[in-house]
Amino acid sequence: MLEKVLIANRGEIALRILRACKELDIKTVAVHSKVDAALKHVKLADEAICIGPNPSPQSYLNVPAIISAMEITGATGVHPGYGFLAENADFAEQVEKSGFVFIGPTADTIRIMGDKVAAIKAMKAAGVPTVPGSDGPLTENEEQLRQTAQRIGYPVIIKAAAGGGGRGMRVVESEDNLINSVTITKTEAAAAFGDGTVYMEKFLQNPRHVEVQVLADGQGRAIHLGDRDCSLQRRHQKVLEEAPAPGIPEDARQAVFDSCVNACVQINYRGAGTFEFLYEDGRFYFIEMNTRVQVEHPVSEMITGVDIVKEQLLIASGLPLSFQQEDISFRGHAFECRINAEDSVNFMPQPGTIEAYHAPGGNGIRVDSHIYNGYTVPPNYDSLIGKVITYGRDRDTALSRMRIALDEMVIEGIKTNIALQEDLVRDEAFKKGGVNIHYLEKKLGL
Ligand code: MV4
Repeated sequence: MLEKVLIANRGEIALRILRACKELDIKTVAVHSKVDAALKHVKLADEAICIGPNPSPQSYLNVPAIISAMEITGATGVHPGYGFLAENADFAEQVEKSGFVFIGPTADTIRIMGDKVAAIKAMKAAGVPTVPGSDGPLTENEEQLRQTAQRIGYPVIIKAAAGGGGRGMRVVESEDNLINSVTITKTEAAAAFGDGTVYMEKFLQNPRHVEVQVLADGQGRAIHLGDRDCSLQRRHQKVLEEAPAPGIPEDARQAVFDSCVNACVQINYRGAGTFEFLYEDGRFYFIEMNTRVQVEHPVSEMITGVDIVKEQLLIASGLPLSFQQEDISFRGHAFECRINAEDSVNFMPQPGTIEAYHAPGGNGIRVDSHIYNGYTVPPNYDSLIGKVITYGRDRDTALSRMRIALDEMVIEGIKTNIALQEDLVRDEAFKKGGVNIHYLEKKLGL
């Protein structure tokens, strides 16, 4: 077993990781920036080290400082959480070369999934359904580009291989803009990512974002924990997620689950992972794989009873998966509302001090948050200050509990998006289920 884990993150996920370590009797090391000395997990950790000033490049992204902290404290493993260094293959490699355990997939796997062209190629080869596309990088040959787009059919989308999460993409409606769009996307990708490689896909006009959670032990065993619908998003930031994804035919779901599990076995995947799909007209199309624990992991935990972060720690300790697919039963429905310190109308971040905090509670309510009375939200990081997760035997019960939980929740001193969430959980189309990725932005008039 891992004996001591360094938590290379902050906020709610750092606290989430700390709690999982405690359950497994793993000692914890918190690392933090100057302003983050007051974080809840810093107080609760066995040891804490300040690794640098507030800007994340000098603290949470400071690889030498984090590896030094592991050496000083005798930590044997590092959990990267999400964001920051979670999907940085070079970091994972340095951790392992220094003789420590990176709690996640191998550096090679992270590298493959970070290159979207390589990821799609690997997943397609493993039998995961993909979007009709260029099946590789685009070349400079203009005639070939026109032919590729012609074969796929307009509209097409040009995406940066080093992009992902919505960065570096451009939709092309007709051949008139094709060559120009490819050139611009390449130039932007080269500037933003240092890699101008781009690829082409059929542009799906009204898909849903449905993702599949997997766990694999890197020793030949893999299972899935079902799907999540994350279609409610604004500018590629998810706002409200649920599990399972509503209204999807059981045969299509089972087929995609099987393909994900098979792919994990084929590439010998290790750790927690998420297959991202677009879902349209009854079909799934793989777009990207995330090699980290995700913000929205709790909804999968609620409907399966599996503690995903604990499983990450057990897998990283070298243990084989202790359960099989047949041991997982899917029960009920869960929602997650992300609570952000931001203006409910214009979405501007709202750092400041929390003057009053009342967390919701009761049957089927879970709150993952690091905030407390008097806590000051710093301006330096992401505005996520917590997540309200509700569970119920069916979708209506879980959603009704979310309405009650949000009504109960009080955060004073800073603006939050609770009012937006209150509105969403009463939205008629959302209540029906199955809105697409454009729904929220349209509703907001963007
Ligand atoms: C697409 C697409 C339509 N067709 N790919 C945006 C984030 C990145 N993960 C991939 N994205 C998209 N890829 C094809 N072939 C539409 C999007 C997209 C989107 C996807 C998921 C959630 C929200 C989105 C918002 C706008 C566009």
